[in-house]
Amino acid sequence: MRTAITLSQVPEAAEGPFVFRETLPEAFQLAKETGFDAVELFLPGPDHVSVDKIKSLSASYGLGIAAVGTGAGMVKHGLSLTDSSAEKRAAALEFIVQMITFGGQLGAPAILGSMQGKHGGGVSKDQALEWLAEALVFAGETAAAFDVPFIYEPLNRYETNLINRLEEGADFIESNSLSNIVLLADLFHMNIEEENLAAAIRATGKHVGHVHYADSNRSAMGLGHTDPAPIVAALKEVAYTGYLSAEIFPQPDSKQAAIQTIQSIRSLDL
Ligand code: LER
Ligand code: MN
Repeated sequence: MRTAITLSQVPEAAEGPFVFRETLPEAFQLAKETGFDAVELFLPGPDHVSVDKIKSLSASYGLGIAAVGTGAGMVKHGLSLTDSSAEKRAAALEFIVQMITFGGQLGAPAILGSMQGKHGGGVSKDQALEWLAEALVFAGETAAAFDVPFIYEPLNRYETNLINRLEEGADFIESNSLSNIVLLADLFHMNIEEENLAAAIRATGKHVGHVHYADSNRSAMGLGHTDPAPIVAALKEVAYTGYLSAEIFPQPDSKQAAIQTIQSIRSLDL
């Protein structure tokens, strides 16, 4: 398992769980000096910075690109794949395709989190899930052209009413025969929704393709009450080889959050 840490360039996500918010070179430098293998990018959109610029930062700091988030499509542009407006759904899918293309050129998968949206306001749950499945078919195919998966993230009940647990996510993938879609196990969301985090990972292991490594309160692991040892043991058991990516609040400050995460991971038997 490799380590990653989030960096955001989205001012609208100031309250979000992103560690470094400095300029890109400064954020890459901080991720490197605190001991990470890679960064996870949270950008305003596909045109914020060129692929070549990220390639050059990645090479000069010796850091991989673990994944790219798409949440700015929601927080900045108000786009969701399950919006009642067909025009907005199409714009949401187009944004996601562009982010897949941006990440794909870096060998990095894109993540669908908040842009999955919610049902309600005239949209039934069945209808929303049908639109979500259609979008995931297309996203999976688009990502396959870059030889990366597309990452779907179950979120806690306060952020979506579509899919909240890993097992529901795995059932959704299987019942819709979705290909090239992997699940994101965000330990913060799971702490709210799962009966047992390690058991959920063991049950859905073959679908898990990315991990957001966060404590129960979304601070760095060790600053809440989640015990990471059985979770990481379950990840080992299912032969997970992806990233443990710190999508957490920068508390008590960004550097301390980064250092605390690395100390937690180094204390584990990976
Ligand atoms: C995105 O990875 C996520 O976990 C969401 O909760 C962001 O709001
Ligand atoms: Mn997450």
